[in-house]
Amino acid sequence: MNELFTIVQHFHPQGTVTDIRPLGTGLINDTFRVTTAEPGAPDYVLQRINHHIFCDVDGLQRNIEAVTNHIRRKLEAGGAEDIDRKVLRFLPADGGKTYWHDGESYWRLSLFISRAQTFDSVAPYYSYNAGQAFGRFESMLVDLPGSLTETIPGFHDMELRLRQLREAVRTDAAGRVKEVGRYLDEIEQRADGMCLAERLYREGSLPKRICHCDTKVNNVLFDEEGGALCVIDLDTVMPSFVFSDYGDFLRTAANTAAEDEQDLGRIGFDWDVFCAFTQGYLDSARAFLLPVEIENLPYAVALFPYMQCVRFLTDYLNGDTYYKTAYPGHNLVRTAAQFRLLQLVEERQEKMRAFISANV
Ligand code: GN1
Ligand code: MG
Repeated sequence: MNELFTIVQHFHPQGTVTDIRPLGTGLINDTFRVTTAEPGAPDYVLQRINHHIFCDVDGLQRNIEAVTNHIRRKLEAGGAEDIDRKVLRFLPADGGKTYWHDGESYWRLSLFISRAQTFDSVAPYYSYNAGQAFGRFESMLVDLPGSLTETIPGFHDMELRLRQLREAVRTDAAGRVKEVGRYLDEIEQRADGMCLAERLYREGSLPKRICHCDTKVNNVLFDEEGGALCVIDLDTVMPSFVFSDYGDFLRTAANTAAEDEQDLGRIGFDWDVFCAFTQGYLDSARAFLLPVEIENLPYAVALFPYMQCVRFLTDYLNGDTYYKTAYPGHNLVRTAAQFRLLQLVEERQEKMRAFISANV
């Protein structure tokens, strides 16, 4: 822990640091809350960036700076108040970059947004606000000059994720392929349909935009009244299809259970959350969305449980090398839970289509 105190000092925080303790439940980075003594000094969030997954930390932080500065300027131009609660602010470290390399790990420090809350599941009212927040996030970035790095190349490329799964099956590094035949069949049956986005992109009819690409419900900060304050966890902000942001939020928020629920009977699809989120998203994004993007939103709701099922299963077959796991078989439990959710979404495709056409 002393080591963490030393690292924080490279960012020259205001006030005296009195406490540093783990924060949140992310599966990739290690996150800590940094508390300062003085009432006037802010608290901070310290993160160790997982550079085995995000290999180009410099490019990643340049993306985040470009995005947060752009949003900050827009908020300022629009006369917004309390801007440090609406967009993340990263501190420069010694050397001038917004990260510090201690020879082994990469670290970054941002302002802690106080009086904010995160949730692993939300009521419809919150979902409407979150939908609006993600639509606004994308719309503020439609005119971002220059291009962003793909911090994980092909991150939401379904064709790539399937190739990675097939490779894991071929290698069978952990000797687990024999246990998962049922999931492999279910996945292969749907593979063609699920790669629709890549086909539309190749034909030139579907654009990539700057998306958040990890819109899990716990990556939105809400204020005390349930308003969406700020979108966090910006490592994966990159060019992608809008399906990423729309689909991944519903994957987590509309699921009535956790993404790793063991009792499949508890997994449900919350229709009211779907409706509220969709309305919020369309209210702030309909001005820039193309018909092909709107028409395929129901596909996006299925795509993300499917993709996550493929990714968790791939990691299971590879011997659990990517996601943090809490117990043996955790990635297989996650696979089963995502597959169950996918089935529930598939049953509701027509109903979703009707709701979206009535609300555009
Ligand atoms: C990871 O970092 P975290 O826990 O918010 C993952 C997402 C997955 C998610 C599944 C870089 O997100 O893509 O959807 O776990 N992030 C990365 O819970 O792989
Ligand atoms: Mg997160």
